[in-house]
Amino acid sequence: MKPTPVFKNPGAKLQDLLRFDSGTPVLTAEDWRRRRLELIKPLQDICYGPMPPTPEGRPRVVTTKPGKGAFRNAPSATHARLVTFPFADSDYGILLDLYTPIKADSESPTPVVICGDGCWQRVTPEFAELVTGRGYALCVFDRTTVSPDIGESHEAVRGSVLGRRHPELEFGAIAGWAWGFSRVLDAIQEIKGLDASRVAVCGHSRGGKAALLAGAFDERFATVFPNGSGSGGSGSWLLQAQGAEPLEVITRVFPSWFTPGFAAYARRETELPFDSHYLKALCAPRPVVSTEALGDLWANPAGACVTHAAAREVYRFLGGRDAHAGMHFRNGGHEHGIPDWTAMLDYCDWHYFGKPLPWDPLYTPFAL
Ligand code: GTR
Repeated sequence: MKPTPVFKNPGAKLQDLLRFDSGTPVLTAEDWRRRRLELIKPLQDICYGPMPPTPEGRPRVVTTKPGKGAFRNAPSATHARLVTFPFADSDYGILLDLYTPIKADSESPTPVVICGDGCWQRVTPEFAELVTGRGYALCVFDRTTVSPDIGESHEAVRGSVLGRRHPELEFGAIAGWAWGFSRVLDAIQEIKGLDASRVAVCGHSRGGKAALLAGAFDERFATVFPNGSGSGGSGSWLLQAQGAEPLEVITRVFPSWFTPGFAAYARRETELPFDSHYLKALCAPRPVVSTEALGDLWANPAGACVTHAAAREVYRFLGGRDAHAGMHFRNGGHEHGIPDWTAMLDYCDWHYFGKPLPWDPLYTPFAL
């Protein structure tokens, strides 16, 4: 029998996605474009802070020395090390490791997976082999070179290159990381042979929070794969199953990930005017697929299920499919391992190329 999760805040209801804040229903596609802006506003004002703007002009992308150390060549792929300079007037660059499959058919552009977890060395040659072996390019960068991951200090985010460029914007580190994903996508648009219309964004845990925010705010990402992302990601602030990370804890331990004011909502989650279904609905109709581990209670897979189900309403409204707000579960704990990466690639194969999907994106392990 499937377990029934016990949530904090019993009886609390998620906000209606298809009603304007005024109570008027969202009836047309044009209404939805306006409703999207309403969803973005509290996420920025209260939780993540304002997303720094897209730099003017195209980025300069240059090839640099081939990688050594942790990112050695994967035998069946070419490896390029590139730097993208997002600002025309500065020498600030983001380093990218790009693994591309060696293909017989060089005519068709290669779809791409971007992962920002270069900081954790979780993306080893084994992952590069897996991704390129399935016909995708893998682009890895270290998101902490965009915004530092110093949990306790907003000062560090303010003092980063991005923070100093926008002293008027009080954004947290997650927003900075999400901005970084978008700048990497700008670079991918400049690289010959890559398919910028088929770019998946993925990341683990705090990197998954950033990947989801990037996918929600930047509609150029074709598919969005947060892994074990929990609170501030795919989990839920309101519907916290036993063992989930509360708002009070995450804002105390990692205040700089969010706006300075967000901690004021500790133990007042029911007063928040949004939850993670806002992020998921912002992805619609593009697929958002949450990869979760049943033993990773801190990441609240049950809450992620409920907020995913809520977002499906928007997918249906936009003529998309329920399976485009998909979930994948495995046993085990908090990691981003081969089964999670494989599930992502399976899903991309299905969505982009119509191949059969060997697992059910609508399966839920909970009685909800
Ligand atoms: C934890 C944090 C989680 C998650 C995790 C991680 O300590 O509480 O929200 O982000 O770190 O990034 O591994």
